Amino acid sequence: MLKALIFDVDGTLADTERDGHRVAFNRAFAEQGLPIVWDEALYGRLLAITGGKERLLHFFTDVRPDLRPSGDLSALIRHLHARKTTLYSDLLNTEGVPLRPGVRRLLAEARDRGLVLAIATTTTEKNLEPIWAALGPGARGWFHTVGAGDCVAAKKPAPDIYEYALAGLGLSARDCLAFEDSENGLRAATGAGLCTVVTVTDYTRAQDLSAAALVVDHLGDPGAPATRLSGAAWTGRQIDVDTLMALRASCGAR
Ligand code: XBP
Ligand code: MG
Repeated sequence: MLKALIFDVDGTLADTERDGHRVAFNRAFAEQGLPIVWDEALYGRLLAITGGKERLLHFFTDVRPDLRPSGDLSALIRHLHARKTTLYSDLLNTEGVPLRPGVRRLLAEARDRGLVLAIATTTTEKNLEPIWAALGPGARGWFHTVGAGDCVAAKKPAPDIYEYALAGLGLSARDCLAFEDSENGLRAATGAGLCTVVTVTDYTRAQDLSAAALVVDHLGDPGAPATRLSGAAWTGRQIDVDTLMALRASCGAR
């Protein structure tokens, strides 16, 4: 029986990567006088590595070692990422948070129907503050458990962050549903045994999402119907709690 919903953040609750995180990384590079600009195409490739610190290490060691400054790389990454995190919050606080269609609606319905909510994200917990602010007063309190960033050793696609969320909820995977946007996130959620709904972004639309119970363009809202892309034979216009209960039942005994 469906008891809880577990949400990814970047790309799922809000479309934050291209115009949020990527821009914040570039502002941190500029602030440090580094001749580095992650354009939209390069960033899409770098998203294969989850975790901003891990992504920076990957860039300086595997992608553009020629741009690696001399000195202590770990210290540079720590400093760049700390600045990027501050610049990201500043950016979202001034530009606004691009909540995805249907997120506000579904969270409200889920709460009204007595479902428990949780977060399972690779992003740094501080990055959730603009999300809470965008969702409304007291939004952090809507979520029973928040798993974010370095609270687990292995980031997505490892299942750790979803296992952390399930442990916090005190529920088994068969009582829950996960929401993701990417192949890495889908692998993490299904690796923890979770039936998963994927809402694609421009960066993830072409990824292998075949393990998802249902793939849609977004959750849908009145006047902005969702479109089924693959998975369960769903013909609705917006993902609601009844849809999720039926999906959970059809996912089988996982
Ligand atoms: C997406 C990520 C994060 C963000 C950057 O997280 O992989 O690393 O790209 O945030 P999710 P940080 O989709 O799991 O929400 O720089 O704080 O890691
Ligand atoms: Mg994501």
